[in-house]
Amino acid sequence: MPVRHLRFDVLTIFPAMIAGPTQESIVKRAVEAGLLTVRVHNIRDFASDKHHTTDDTPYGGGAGMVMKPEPVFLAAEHALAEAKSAGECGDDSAIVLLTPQGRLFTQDVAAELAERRHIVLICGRYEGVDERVREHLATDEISIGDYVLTGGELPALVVLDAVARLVPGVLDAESLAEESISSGLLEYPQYTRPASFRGWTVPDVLLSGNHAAIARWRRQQSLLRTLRRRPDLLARAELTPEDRKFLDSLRSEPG
Ligand code: 9D3
Repeated sequence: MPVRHLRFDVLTIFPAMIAGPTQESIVKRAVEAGLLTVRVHNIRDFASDKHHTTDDTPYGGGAGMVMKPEPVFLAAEHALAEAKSAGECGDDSAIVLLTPQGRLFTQDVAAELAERRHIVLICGRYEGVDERVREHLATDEISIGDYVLTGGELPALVVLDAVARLVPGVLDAESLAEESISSGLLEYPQYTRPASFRGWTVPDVLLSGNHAAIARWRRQQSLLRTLRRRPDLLARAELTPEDRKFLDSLRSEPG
């Protein structure tokens, strides 16, 4: 199997917000291993006027500022050209505009993006981005949730992180395998040494060495937590007949 590679180009007026987090931990390791390329481009560098202006007042009036289209288009075109000359894209780059109006980012969207070779992330600032960026440049618009942030930089990092860890080889094989087994449920409780900490002990079953009993306990804990905290997830989870029997037994004895 050929090694897959994914390239991200992040367009922002605050490149330092992206640089730090992508130079740590798992993303850093993946870049060093040649699995990922992360390039950050300062949109200001593509502004043509003396003051490198990236925003302007809205046509029609109103409060706040709007990001000008030209520097964003030039930055994107620069990123696409650079990716092409590095042999790190095809003709199907995803150009994602991070915006509160985008489709909600979920694990399914992350999995979809992880299939691509090249993703351009455009971080908006101010009250918004000139509509022509959305209409004629972006291929996708993503929001990370219903809360108001000051810009698209943190959302871009969220998308980058969630997609990067799905690229084969970025995580160790076991973590992803476990994730798919328990798919759609909340995690079971985890413990490490010591077996007793301030008098709070680890459940006996985890010290028993009985692997079947441990697997059953973990599955039941996942089901219990999902039922109590995120019942909405249970509706879409893959449940075995044994899972359903366990959940039914909980409904007859509440608490
Ligand atoms: C004035 C109305 N505001 C919409 C609620 C405008 C506005 C607020 C905040 C426009 C942009 C922003 C900055 N946020 C993002 O760019 C953003 C975002 C977010 O705020 N929440 C969740 N996901 C995202 S993705 C980009």
